[in-house]
Amino acid sequence: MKTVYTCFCTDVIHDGHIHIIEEAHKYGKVIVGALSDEALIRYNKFPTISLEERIRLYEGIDGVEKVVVQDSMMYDRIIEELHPDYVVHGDNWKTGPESAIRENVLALLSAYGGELIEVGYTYSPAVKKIDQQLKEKLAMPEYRRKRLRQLIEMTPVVKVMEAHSGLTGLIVEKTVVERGGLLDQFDAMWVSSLCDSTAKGKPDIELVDMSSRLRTIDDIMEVTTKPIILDGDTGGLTEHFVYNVRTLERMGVSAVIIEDKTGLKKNSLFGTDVEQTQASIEEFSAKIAAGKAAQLTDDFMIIARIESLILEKGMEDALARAAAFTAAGADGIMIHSRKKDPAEILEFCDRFRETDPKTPIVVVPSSFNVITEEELAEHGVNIVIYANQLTRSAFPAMRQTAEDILKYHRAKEVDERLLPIKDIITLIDEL
Ligand code: SPV
Ligand code: MG
Repeated sequence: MKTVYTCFCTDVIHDGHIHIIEEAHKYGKVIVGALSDEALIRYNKFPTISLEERIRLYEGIDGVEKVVVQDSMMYDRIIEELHPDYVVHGDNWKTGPESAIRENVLALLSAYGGELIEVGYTYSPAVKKIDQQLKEKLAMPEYRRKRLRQLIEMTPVVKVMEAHSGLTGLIVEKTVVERGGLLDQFDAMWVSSLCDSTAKGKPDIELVDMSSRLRTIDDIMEVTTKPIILDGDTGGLTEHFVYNVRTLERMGVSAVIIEDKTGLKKNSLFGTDVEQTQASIEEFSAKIAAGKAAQLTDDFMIIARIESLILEKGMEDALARAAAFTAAGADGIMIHSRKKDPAEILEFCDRFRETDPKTPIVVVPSSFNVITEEELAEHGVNIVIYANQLTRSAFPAMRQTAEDILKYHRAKEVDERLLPIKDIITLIDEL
């Protein structure tokens, strides 16, 4: 009896999957791979049920002999282990980043004479509806909110990109790349005070009020499913912060990061070039504790951001604050620096981890941008936020286009670097 292998990465079985199993069954006994959580989140879907539940789901399909775990999106290990005569897959992976996986399978099979069978992908209205329902489910507050905590457990480093509108949200949601045979994508979105303010032509001084920030979050939530971390600035008055915690939780935001400053907040990247006042340990600890007491779910995170290195108050002050804020209930610590050299960030992380192996560490490598996510993770970092790069890349492109149209009295000269009209009108999926 020949063996046939097919890998599934779904939480719901629909006609398309049944069809694949029926086709596979014609060639021999069918082994189904259940893609592990870690591989799944780098690929295309976030699981809404556990790996064990997925295994049971696949085991229940008629014609499935057994289910095994595939722990990487590439097939090397699983093919070495099973040596299947056939691999069966839907034919919808021939283009785009997924084609790298197809190449990987073809190369592995050809080494020993295995064969790839591609089955026409069923995209019936019923299947389309199930796909949409699954996406909608992921966008619901109860799923989206807890997803950041899940990601911290699932992946060595949670990669977060700035979003300040529906459009930038879509870029973070949908961008997938293939590099070195692996697919990759961002895990979550950062609603930066700097970029949200800049998009409105306003300075980053808590001038854009909470109603407006919530409007931005809602615009992003309308068109995405990935979790959201809000840059909560100083958190404002404690008496206001507690209400905002409830609102954010209800909306399905996963975390708010508040910084230990008081009075008129200015952007941290100004450092000591402008006057900024750090809140006392007692005052800020009380704000965190009040926020934690106000929150109703177990999912929501309040992360304390420490400005001691930015304000040149020293490493000991930063570490003392980290310990105090964690003791006050903070679910994570963000340490910030505006030095190009990541040394002080790494020293902080190493020393914090000596006494606290678990509390998530967040960093924003805008200035210390030479260090990779992997190196940061080796020093105990859990979340890396790219806080402003989408805004900073869009601005020069837009300014150049405006200048060139003014110069040439027509738009022909800029046309080559623009998104084609056809692509812009089809950029947003219709329902
Ligand atoms: C932001 O993105 O608004 C931040 C990060 O707070 S930083 O600009 O580096 O202070
Ligand atoms: Mg900010």
